Amino acid sequence: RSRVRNMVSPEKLLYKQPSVLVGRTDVVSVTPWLAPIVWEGTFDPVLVDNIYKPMNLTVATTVFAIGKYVRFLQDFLETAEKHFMVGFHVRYYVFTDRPHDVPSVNLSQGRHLSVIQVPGSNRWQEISARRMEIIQTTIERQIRREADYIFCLDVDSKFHARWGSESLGRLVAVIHPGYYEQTRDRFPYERRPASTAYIPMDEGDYYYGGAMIGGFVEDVYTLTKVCRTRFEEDAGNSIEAAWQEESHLNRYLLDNKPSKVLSPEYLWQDFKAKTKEVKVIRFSGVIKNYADVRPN
Ligand code: 2GW
Ligand code: MN
Repeated sequence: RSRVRNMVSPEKLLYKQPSVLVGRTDVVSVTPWLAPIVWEGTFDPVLVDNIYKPMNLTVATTVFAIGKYVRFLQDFLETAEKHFMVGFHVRYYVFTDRPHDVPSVNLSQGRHLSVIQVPGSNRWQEISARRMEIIQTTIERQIRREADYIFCLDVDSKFHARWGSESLGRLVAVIHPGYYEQTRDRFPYERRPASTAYIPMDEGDYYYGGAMIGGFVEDVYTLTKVCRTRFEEDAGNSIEAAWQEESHLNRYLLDNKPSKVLSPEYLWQDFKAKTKEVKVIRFSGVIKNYADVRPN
């Protein structure tokens, strides 16, 4: 399935003249390998939507809600309906061991939700490893046929403002809000050479957040497959990367550069005060009482 076409200028749409001189100067909006870094003010939302809409794309969204994490689904889905890829075809894939606890949320036209039952687990390591595996196998079984782009998101989060077609790209990652002011040697990458997620102190681009992986279905498929294999290889050597799949994701993205990088507007944390460069918080992790939601 590949219905992604070239960007065609929308007929008769009037929009502000792009400038090569005036724009945001307080942030960097392109990586050294020339991938855009998406910040408010670097794109025209009406123009990008009008370019992508005629392509008639479907965007898959996977979300895991194992055990008590089902309680996050309602807010996640309700806020996604308000802000996430509005006007596009969206297919949510909710993976849960508690299908009866999935709330019924009114979906707008062109948006579907499938509940896929998966085994529960008390071990975070298992949920983490199986997330990559389940995304991989579900892409093989159905998502490949049903969608063009995919976003894999943490469920303990909410949308607050537009997350639209400006986020679409071949391989899309998000900058973690906690580390973008730090030097690379301070990033919480996996630092033990025995792990397949190892990154030496003098390497690394950004610290990417594990709460979002996106892109073309086939590119995310390869990513999940590689990360899953490495996770299992590490497990076979009794090693678990510092931040589980987030560490493997960071290693993968160092070797396979994302074609688009989302600024921390696309992954904030509710406990963190907004900083001046963040003009709009679009998606954020909610504050959770660990004793309430995690097994044991
Ligand atoms: C179970 C035990 C310990 C921690 C989490 C869980 C758990 C996770 C669970 O019982 N049920 C469940 O559905 N999850 C799913 O995994 C859920 O979708 C959740 O959003 C996701 C990641 O777990 P979470 O949100 O508790 O971890 P965070 O917010 O600290 O996430 C970052 O670090 C993780 C690695 O440790 C991941 O890379 C994650 O993607 C990051 O955002
Ligand atoms: Mn989370």
